[in-house]
Amino acid sequence: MKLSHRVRSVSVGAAALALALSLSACGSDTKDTGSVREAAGDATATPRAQVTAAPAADAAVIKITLDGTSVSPDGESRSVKRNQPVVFQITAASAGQLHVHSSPEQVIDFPAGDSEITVTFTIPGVVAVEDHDLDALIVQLEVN
Ligand SMILES: [Cu+2]
Repeated sequence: MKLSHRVRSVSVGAAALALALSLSACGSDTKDTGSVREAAGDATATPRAQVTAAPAADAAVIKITLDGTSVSPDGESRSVKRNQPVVFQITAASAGQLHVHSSPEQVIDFPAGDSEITVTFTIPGVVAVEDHDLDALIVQLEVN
């Protein structure tokens, strides 16, 4: 499933030029070159070998597989509750970043191999989780 929010980046004011440039990568078919890619994420997923605790009993666990050319899940919707722990269990062929279109947006760095990160959302709405390197929508979280 291709990204569907190109319109969003158009609404960004010209004043926030750097931000606009970074957001315009959202849905762009241009591969990241290092100049386009967000420098450092807001958070970094923890390698699974270093994860000591199992996800909370009430957590929504979402397994994400990125093999370098395709993603799984591939744009499916998942319902989660506000403040419910959402655990991304990532298996990736190479290091990369998840772009989480929450408010505020979050960029999550992940290493090659298995890693895990827990996030929560406090505002209801639809949150797209994307991989910009692959120009792919991974999952849409319906926060309610
Ligand atoms: Cu994005």
